[in-house]
Amino acid sequence: MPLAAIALGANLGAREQTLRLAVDALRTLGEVVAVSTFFDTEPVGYTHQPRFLNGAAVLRTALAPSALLRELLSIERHHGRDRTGAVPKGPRTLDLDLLLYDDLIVETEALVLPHPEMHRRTFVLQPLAAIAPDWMHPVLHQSIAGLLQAIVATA
Ligand code: PH2
Ligand code: MG
Ligand code: MG
Repeated sequence: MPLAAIALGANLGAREQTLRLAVDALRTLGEVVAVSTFFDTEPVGYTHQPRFLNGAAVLRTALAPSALLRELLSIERHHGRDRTGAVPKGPRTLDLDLLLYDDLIVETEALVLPHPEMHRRTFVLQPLAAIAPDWMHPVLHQSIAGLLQAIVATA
């Protein structure tokens, strides 16, 4: 069965509680084979917003990528995520990003895999490297641990 890597983030409300409930919700979509600890992180990009709590999970699932993405967005909405009029990359109660799905490469309007920003984001790579250091990025042909080392070295 395929493996999916998912990034979790929250910077509004009860962040830790929300991330825990989001992991519980992921368990309804397959088998959660690993969950990272949660990291308190500085907001990146749009910086005038509260600090984030970020984590990562690996899910073994029978859902196809598009179906999985739909379910992730539904969990976000269930936790109060409101995209209407929201600042892009701004504050959110819950963000669930599909990062990797096996070694699939996808480029559609709805979904890009691997996630196009993942290799630039410490707040994504640090938790993911804690649970899946050897997963190879199918486009960059580097491991998650290697990608993390690369951005830490240039920071
Ligand atoms: N998500 C963003 C923008 N900036 N910064 C941190 N630290 N963590 C995030 O999850 C995050 C962010 C848009 O998705
Ligand atoms: Mg995101
Ligand atoms: Mg998102």
